[in-house]
Amino acid sequence: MAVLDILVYPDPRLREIAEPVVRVDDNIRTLVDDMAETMYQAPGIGLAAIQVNIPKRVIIIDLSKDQSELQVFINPQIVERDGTQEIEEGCLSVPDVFAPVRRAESILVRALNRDGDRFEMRVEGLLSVCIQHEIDHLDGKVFVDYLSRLKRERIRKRLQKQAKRGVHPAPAGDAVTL
Ligand code: GNR
Ligand code: NI
Repeated sequence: MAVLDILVYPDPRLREIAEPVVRVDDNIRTLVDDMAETMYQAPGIGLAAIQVNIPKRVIIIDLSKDQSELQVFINPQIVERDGTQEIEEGCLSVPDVFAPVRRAESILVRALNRDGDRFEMRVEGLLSVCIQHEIDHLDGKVFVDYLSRLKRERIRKRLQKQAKRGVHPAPAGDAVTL
C-alpha cells in the first residue's frame, strides 16, 4: 500500500481523458488499494485515478464516517439521469475551495467492481454527486469548470502562486472566499 501524490489544479494532466480498463487484474486492484489509502489520508470522500496521475477509468468513493464502505467503480457510465440538485463541492485537486455545483439528482450508473463483474446502481443525493464529480475527472473535467470565469481565474492564480512558493495542500485548511 502507498499514499500517492495528488495532482493540483491547474495541472494539465488533470485535463487528460482517462482510458477504459481492459482487464480488472491485480495491478488494478493494487491501484485501487493505493487510491483508497491516498483518499483516506487526505482525507476525502472520493478519488479518481487521474488525480494520482494514472489516466485509467477507475474511481473510488467512501461516504462512511469510519472508512468502512469503500465503493469501487471501474469504467463507470451514467446510463440515466433525473432531476437536479445543487450542493457545495470540494476537490482534493483544488485544495480549500468549496462552491455549489448543479448536477443530476438521481442517476443510474453502470460499472465493473474490483472483481471485474458488471453491476448497476440507482443512486441519489451525495453519492450521486460524488459519482458525477469523479466521472468528470475521468473526462478531464474539474468542478471549477462550472464556476464563473472570474472565480476560476482567482482560484487558478492562487493555486499557481502557492505551487511556486512550494506550498502543499494543507490538510483540511480553512476555506477561502472565492
Ligand atoms: O472529498 C471530496 N469531497 C466532495 C464534496 C462534495 C462533492 C464532491 C466531493 S469529491 C472530493 C474528493 C475529490 O476530489 N474527488 O475527486
Ligand atoms: Ni475531485
